[in-house]
Amino acid sequence: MQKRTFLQTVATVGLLGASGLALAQDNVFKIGLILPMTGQQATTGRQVEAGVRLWMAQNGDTVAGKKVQLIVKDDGSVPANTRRLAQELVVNDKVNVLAGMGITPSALAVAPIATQSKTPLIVMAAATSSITEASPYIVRSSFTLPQVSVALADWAPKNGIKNVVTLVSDYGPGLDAEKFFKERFQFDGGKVSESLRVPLMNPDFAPFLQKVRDAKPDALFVFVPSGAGAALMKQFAERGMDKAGIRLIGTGDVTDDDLLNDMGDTALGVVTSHHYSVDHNSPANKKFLEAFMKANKNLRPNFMAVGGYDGTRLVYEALKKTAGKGGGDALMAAMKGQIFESPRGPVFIDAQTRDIVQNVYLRKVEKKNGQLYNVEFDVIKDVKDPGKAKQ
Ligand code: VNL
Repeated sequence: MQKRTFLQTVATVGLLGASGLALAQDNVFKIGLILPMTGQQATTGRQVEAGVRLWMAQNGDTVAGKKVQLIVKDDGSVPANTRRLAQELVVNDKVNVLAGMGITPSALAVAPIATQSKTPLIVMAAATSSITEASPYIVRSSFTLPQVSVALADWAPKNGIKNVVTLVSDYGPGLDAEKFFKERFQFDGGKVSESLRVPLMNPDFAPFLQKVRDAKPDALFVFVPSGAGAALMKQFAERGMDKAGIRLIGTGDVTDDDLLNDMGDTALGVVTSHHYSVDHNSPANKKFLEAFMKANKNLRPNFMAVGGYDGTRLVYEALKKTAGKGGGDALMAAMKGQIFESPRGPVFIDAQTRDIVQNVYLRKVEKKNGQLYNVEFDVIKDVKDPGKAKQ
């Protein structure tokens, strides 16, 4: 009799324990964040993660009754790693969303996993136009290269730049930047005399810059991914390009806010087009900037941090709307059409393309209170990705 009671008790406690665990699992909402935390793109990983964590710190980790759990994985920006980590996060950790993606090849490697498992993938950094077409479960909070390149192509010929050499990293976003800058610049009457492509990994800009010097264009148009701008700027100065009268223009990836101060006065006067500057004059940005620097030992945020911050907002709002029910399809539906004020300005998620629509700013590097900033001097409002114009 006594023994039976004991066994029954054990069984009951065991059952309760198991269901208690199931309940706890049910009430957790997992975000699997894959980023390059080491290697050549480590600054991007650090910035995106800090943006994600800031949003979570400001908005709490309980949403619609669910405990939000962040799992961060380092892919070293090797796409085979990104793919394996995404697989593990989906199968073993049962994450509700995947996020991050420091470079285009990483995003493309994970797209089939998002599709097969119906797991939303929030692309917070990578920026090749075609990424959102690789899976219906992808939504993007960063930007696209066509989106930011066209504005500069319109600006240049009106500002004494008629002859340009382009220099881009030889992969998705670079090829997008080259194509969309060139087509629009030529349409506007400009001439691209040469198009140079440098390897993504460990680029040596010197031989390419020598070619540019010999070609003597009015300006060099550049796309290099976030983090690589300082090396390019240094070699540009060392070769005396600016003294030879060649101007440097590019997408804002080259004058990255977090590295800009280290580039020194060579960067002064460089004109770029992009969607975010820490100097953006709005109450939302002032609040973001202050909180970000406070939480990160005075590190300046860049556009990658904003991609992480806004991407986490998309997830939070979708979770609120769906009360955590309905899985990946419901979350996707709730992310489409979201409209809000970002630190970069007003944005919305195009329901058709799942890409972000945003203002693109023309900026010039200037010194203010001893620090270098990308100072916005013009804006093109509500720019859709021109890479999807044919749809
Ligand atoms: C990409 C595009 C990466 C823009 C970047 O920095 C960037 C990409 C790492 O799509 O790979 O600034």
